[in-house]
Amino acid sequence: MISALPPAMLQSRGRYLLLFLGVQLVVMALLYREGYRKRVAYFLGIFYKGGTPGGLVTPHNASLSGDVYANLSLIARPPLPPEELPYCPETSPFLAGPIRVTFPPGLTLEDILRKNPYVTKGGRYLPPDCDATHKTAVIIPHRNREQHLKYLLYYLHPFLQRQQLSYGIYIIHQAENYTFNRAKLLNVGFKEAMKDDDWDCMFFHDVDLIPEDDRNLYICDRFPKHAAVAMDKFGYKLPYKTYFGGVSALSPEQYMKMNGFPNSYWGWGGEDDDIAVRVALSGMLISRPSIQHGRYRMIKHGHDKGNEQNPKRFNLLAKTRRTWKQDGMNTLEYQLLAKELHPLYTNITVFIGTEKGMRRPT
Ligand code: BGN
Repeated sequence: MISALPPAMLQSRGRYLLLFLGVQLVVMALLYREGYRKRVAYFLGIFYKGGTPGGLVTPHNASLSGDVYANLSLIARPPLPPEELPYCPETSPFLAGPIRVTFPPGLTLEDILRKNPYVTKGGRYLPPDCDATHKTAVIIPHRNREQHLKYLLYYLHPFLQRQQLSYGIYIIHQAENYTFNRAKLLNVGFKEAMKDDDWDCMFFHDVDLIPEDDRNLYICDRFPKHAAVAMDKFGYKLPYKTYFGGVSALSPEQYMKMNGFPNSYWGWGGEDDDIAVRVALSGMLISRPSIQHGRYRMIKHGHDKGNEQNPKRFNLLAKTRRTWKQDGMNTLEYQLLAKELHPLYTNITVFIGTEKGMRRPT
C-alpha cells in the first residue's frame, strides 16, 4: 500500500510522525516531571508535618544523651520587646524525645534554681524567645514528700521549657495530720491557680511521677486527658482500661463541666476512678497520649502515714452517678492558710477539714 504512494507524500508523512513522536516525548517528560515533583512534595510534606515520631527535632544530639537539661542553654532572649516576639512554633525545636531519669543524691533546691535561670518567683516561666501559645498550670498535691518534690522539680522545669510553654507550678500542701485527700487538694489547686491567671490547661500531677519523654506534651486536648498511660510500676502499660490516675489534664471548661473532682475520698484509692466516671457522666471521652510518649518513672517509697486505703471507696464509687452534681467544685470548702511564692513553685497551704466537715478534729 505504502509503496503505492508517491515518494514526496511519504516524506511529509514521515515528518508528521516524527513531530508527533517528539510532542509525545515532551508531554511525557512534563508529566513525569510533574509526577516526580508531587512525589517529592508529598515526601517532604510527611517530613515537615512530623513524619519522624512525634515531630522530633534534635538540635545537637540532645536525644542521644537523654539529659533533660541538654541544649537548654541555647534558649536566649533576643533583643526585642516582649510584644514583638513571634509566636512559638507548632512543634518546639527543643524537643528531644526520651529523657534519662536518675535520682542524683545530694540534689538541692539551689542546684535546681541555678539550672533554671529563666524561672521566676512562684515557679513561673515564659519562653524568652517566643510568645507561648499554651498556658499550663501544674497542680501537685503534697504532704511530707520533700525529697520527691525536689526530684520532680528538677525534671519538670526543663521538661516544660523544652515544650516552650508558659507555665506555673503549684504545690498544694495539706495542713495538719488528718487523712490525706488527693482529689479535694486538686480542687483547691484549681480554684487558687485560676485566681492568679487565665490558665488554658491544668495538669494534675502526683509528686512521685517523673515524665520520661518530652513529646508527652503538657497541653490540653478536646477531651479530659489521662497522661500517665505507661508507668514503670505497671510494666509501661495501663493497669486497666478506665485508669485515670497519676497525671491528668483538663481545661477549665472541661473541669467545670464535670463539677471538678469529688471532695469525699479520704485516704488512698478510688478518687481517680470516680473522676473517670465523672468524665463519662458529663458526656465527655478520655483522651490519651501514645504509650511511647506517656511514659513515667515512679519514685519508690514506703507506705504513707495518714493515707491508708479508704475502706469506703467501693461504696462511694457505686454512688457517683447520684452524687457528682452535689460533690465537687460547687460544694468545695477550705481554709487557705498561706500562699507563698517560692523561687521554684507557688506553695499553697490549706486546711481542708475532715470527713465530718470544716471543724478542727478534736
Ligand atoms: C485501683 C484503685 C485506684 C488506683 C489504681 C492503681 C480503687 C477503687 C476500687 C473500686 N481504685 O484499684 O485508685 O489508682 O488501683 O493503683 O481502689
